[in-house]
Amino acid sequence: MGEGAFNGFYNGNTNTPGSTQQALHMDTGHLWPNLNPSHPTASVVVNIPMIDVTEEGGAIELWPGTHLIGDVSRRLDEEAEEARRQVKPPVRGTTQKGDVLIRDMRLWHRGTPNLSDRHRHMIALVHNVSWFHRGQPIRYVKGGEEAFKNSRVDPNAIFLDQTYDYLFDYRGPNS
Ligand SMILES: O=C(O)CCC(=O)C(=O)O
Repeated sequence: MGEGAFNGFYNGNTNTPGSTQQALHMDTGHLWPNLNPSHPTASVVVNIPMIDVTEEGGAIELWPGTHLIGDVSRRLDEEAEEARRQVKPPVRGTTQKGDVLIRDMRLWHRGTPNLSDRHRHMIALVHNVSWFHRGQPIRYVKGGEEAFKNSRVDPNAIFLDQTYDYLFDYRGPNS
């Protein structure tokens, strides 16, 4: 991501037992649409799974190379899915605890059914190139500063004298 890369998001995804398959999607569009191949990476999602993740446990489905297909609509329909499957089929992001899964924000992907009886929690950070639009800084509780001291990515953080109940304040602090 180069010098000055910064974190723009700190949240997570929980795939609960009994979940169903998500629609195939990208998390963001292309900065310059209709290029093929599209522009180099400007933002990545950094996923940190909290447990070993198997296919049965709801490992994310990933479509290699699709981040560079700039001339598709963000609404990925069955026709686009089947055409791409013929070129390069999807893979599953199976991981072990301690692994980090990094993908371009534009990569086609989807959540899959969690057929196990365990919740699959996955931290999600978004790292952006230095020139990317910066929204509000990410809010943390005072006292957490040390955790970011040696970070090579600018954490883009402020530390506040208040606590949040994130479970019930999902869109509050950072939106
Ligand atoms: O949690 C997952 O496995 C995928 C979630 C996802 O792609 C999303 O919510 O946009």
